Amino acid sequence: MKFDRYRLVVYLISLKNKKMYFLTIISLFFIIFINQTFPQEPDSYGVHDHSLSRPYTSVFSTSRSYWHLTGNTLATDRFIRLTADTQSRAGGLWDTIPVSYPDWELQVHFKVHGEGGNFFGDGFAIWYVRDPKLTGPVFGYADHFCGLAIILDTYPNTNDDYTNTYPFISAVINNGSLHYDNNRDGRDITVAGCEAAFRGRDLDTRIAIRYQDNRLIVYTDIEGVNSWAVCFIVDNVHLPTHYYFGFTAATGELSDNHDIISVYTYQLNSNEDREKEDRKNIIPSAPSSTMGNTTNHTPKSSKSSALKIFFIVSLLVIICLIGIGAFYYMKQRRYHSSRLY
Ligand SMILES: [Ca+2]
Repeated sequence: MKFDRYRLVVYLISLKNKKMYFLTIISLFFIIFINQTFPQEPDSYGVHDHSLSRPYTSVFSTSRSYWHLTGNTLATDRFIRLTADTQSRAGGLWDTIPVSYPDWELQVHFKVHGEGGNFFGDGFAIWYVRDPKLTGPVFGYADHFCGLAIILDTYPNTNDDYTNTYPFISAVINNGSLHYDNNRDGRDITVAGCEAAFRGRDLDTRIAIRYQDNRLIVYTDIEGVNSWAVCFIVDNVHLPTHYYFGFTAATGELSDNHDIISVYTYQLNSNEDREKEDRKNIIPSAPSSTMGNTTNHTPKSSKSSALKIFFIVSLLVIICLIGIGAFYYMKQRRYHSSRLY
């Protein structure tokens, strides 16, 4: 969001009406707050077909419903429960309209929680895939899938010498040829990932997945500070249009509640070439999949979030002081001019 600061100050000083003055200051605070809080591009816009929020009854009760539930997944008035905290459950939530634009961002408000103290699992997956509503062994969806999986894994299935702490968020891009090995947490084909302690939080936990200009960025907001931190960035990711968004989870011996609370989808700006290009038949691909590309941004993210908040608060205080200063300056000026007459 761009604005001319000089013009804004002149405008503020020129305001004679006290109410208008404070209204403008408050609006400015709001604009800055929105600008800092949400990762989507300023010129993006929400897409209703691919979004989901309370009350869900209006979403699922109509014949024009854009969402479909599979397996054991249930819609309550407060959340969509992919699986309950019960053994051997599997289910999914699927968008029934394919995504027709090349660049998009998906923001998901979710909650993973349960009774298990040390043993719980296994997490859930967010999909952008060619074939919706399938079932299988990969967090309730089919192996050898075609498309993108963002996996929010809560349980390490192997005792291999992992350097990562779980829960762990990872990205897998598959053209249908790769096998996701649950016993190795998909380690061999994971493109990137980050640690993210999203389980059992009382606060809101959110993830944002942005795909634009062949760049995949995953953000998290799990600290409940309403600020996004980068989980990982992968360039040279090729995904076609006309795939479907979906969410799945499965429990085995271990279980947890995996809840989706809301989904907001934004269509992002695409460059002209990309818009003209027929992207329907692009084969999903990404740079060679190794855990070596994995980045751990968690501590840095917390720090950068705190730093970001500090700067926002400082900025707001400065604007506030300028506003108050300008207000009293105007008041004094008016007082002196009234004394001249
Ligand atoms: Ca796992």
